[in-house]
Amino acid sequence: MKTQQIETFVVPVLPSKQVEDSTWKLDTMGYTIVKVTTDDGITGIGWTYDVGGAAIRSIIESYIAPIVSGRSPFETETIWQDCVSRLRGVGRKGLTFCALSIVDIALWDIKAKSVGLPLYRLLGGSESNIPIYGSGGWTSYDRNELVKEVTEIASIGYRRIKIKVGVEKGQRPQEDVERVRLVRKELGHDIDLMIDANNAWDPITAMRVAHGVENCGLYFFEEPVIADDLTGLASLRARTRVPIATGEHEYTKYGARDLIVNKAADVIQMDASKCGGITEWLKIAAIAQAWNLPVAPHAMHALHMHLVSAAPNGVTLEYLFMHEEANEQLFINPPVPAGGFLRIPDKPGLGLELNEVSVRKLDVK
Ligand code: SMN
Ligand code: MG
Repeated sequence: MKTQQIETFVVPVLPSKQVEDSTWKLDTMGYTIVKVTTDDGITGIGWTYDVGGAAIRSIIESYIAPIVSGRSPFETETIWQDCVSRLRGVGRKGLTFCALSIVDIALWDIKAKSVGLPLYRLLGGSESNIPIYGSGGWTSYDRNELVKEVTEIASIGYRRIKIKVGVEKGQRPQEDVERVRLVRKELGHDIDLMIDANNAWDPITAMRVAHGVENCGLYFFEEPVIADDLTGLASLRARTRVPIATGEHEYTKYGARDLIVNKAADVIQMDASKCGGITEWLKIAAIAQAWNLPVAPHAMHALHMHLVSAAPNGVTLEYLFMHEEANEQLFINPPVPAGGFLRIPDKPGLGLELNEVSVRKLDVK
């Protein structure tokens, strides 16, 4: 079996609801997609975010496809290394690795399909019903909208909920403390609560927020400071009892290593659609396990459900409600959570099929 055709699609999906976090007004929640087809007709897909999609497409078409074409999809390790060597001068992080990630994911999809196994089984997992947390609670909501959303999420069975902090671009940290306390009061203590600051603050401000919510029993405090501030994360972690989570903006095993050796995080959240694909994410999970740290990969639940099942230190999945519109438009029968869990489809590979009519129609050539 050899890789024969590699197609890329850039499909922006404009959210029907305008929401914000502390650093971004969400203007698109679509995907950059790759579809790989082998000479015996097996197809695999990979997808990442659509921001930077034109560049990701160009990197794949110009540099990665020539390396991958004609090779066995089972050569994921050597293909990964060959691509990193070829792209060594154009980015140790960011779009270069987003491009490599989605091609790697597609190759793993093909590998699992070719042996007739769901991906999580090929990776050694056995649990198909994965705990998931509902992710919303945007900073653009007022207090009433925030409470309304979290109580609705709880009412449909979620036992774990994440909300945003950093209202008004992080300028009102005390208001954030009050909002978190209000949500905890509304939810009671039987539901796990996380907060996500999306890189909003300096370590001191983040510490003040952490101290303000110390009695809220948070499951974790995500991205309190900018992702690159490893010493700031470490100093915050040393000054609070609230577990610190980060990683969605980190790349490769080396980025995970630096987070861990700098004691910058209690929970590692690296996203296989960005950090280097499944090949790299599995190594990241193993490094985290060696330091007895949990992994809770960022968003992309239809991909990460397989990885959380297979990783012994995989603890939970994020279900980002803002991705529902893209998933419904671009995939056929995307998995739908029930009662705070997501069941992995008993189908070969990722178990996910592109809605090709929609993808090809919406593709931004
Ligand atoms: C997030 C993800 C995608 C869009 C906006 C915000 C957030 C998260 O960082 O962790 O879900
Ligand atoms: Mg986040």
